[in-house]
Amino acid sequence: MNKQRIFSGIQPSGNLHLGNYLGAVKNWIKLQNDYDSIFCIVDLHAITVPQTPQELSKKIFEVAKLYLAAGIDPGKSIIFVQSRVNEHAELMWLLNTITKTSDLTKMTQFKDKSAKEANFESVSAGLLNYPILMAADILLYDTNLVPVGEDQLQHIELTRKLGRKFNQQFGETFVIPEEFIRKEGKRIMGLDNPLDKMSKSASSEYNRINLLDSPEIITKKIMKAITDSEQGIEYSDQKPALKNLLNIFSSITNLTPEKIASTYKDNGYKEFKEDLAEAVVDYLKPIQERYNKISDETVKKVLDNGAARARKLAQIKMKEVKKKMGMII
Ligand code: AQP
Repeated sequence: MNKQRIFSGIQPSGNLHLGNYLGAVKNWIKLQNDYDSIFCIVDLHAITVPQTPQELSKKIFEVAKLYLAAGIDPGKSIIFVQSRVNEHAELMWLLNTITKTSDLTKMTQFKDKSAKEANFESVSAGLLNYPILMAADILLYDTNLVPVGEDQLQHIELTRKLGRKFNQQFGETFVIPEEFIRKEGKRIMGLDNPLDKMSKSASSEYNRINLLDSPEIITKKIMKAITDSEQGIEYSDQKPALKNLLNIFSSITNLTPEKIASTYKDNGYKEFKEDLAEAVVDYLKPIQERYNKISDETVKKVLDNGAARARKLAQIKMKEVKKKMGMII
């Protein structure tokens, strides 16, 4: 029997952080054993907000190396850079023509990111159309399952909507995908603000723990993480900052957050944070060690090979799509 397929990606728009890892990459590593897996570095998505060309190339390479260091195995999974497979942009254009603008303006990510612009009229069309490109990424590969963090749920709902609409209008073409979201790690919040997710683009470095942060920096960031005004370690919605730290602790150990809270219930925040920092440092150490050993040559080969394999699949699908739409005569 053919394996089911998973597809997911990360934008090379900054430093990969613990939220990206616990919400997405950690699940990919397990799933690649049972699914036909495709993992993308979505640079076309990254440029929906301004990027410096030099920095973008560096980040594309860094994300690819981190995929490998984290345990994505190119022997099991396709790893490639989105812009090297033209069919993503091509399918996006076709899906563009069946997408309602009102479905795009109501997207939470669009609202959040466009709100950061001083003037709404100057928000790029790319930022608005971002979810159509994501739908193209997923539908292009007959994806069954999309392992992501919770923030991407709305985009996957739109992907399903567009896939169904196309199938109805032009005949059965696309597999309709489901999201794969694990309870643990599905939304890691900022260390400086427990009401917003940890994010690459947050202005303060104290918002996130980057996967390549040194032990000293990790410790400093966790010790400075905001905690709730009332003392006492408990896992509760009334203490969102502490709840987030307990969720992180839980995601990197096999312990429930309630169990960890009960272990520290008689301790102060300082001791709890010191132990959490040590646990995070130990958790990231093997990834960082592997990262430092992977050569640029290896990354280049993996990306060349991945692009060739992805392109082959994408070209077959695009031919079918264009035929259905009456473009291949
Ligand atoms: N805080 C988070 N908690 C859990 N999962 C998260 N993800 C992102 N942040 C968290 C998941 O990581 C994957 C890759 O995300 P992305 O690069 O496509 O963009 P994003 O979701 O917008 O992530 P960032 O870090 O906040 O980037 P910027 O600031 O550039 O927009 C996705 O599966 C996402 O769910």
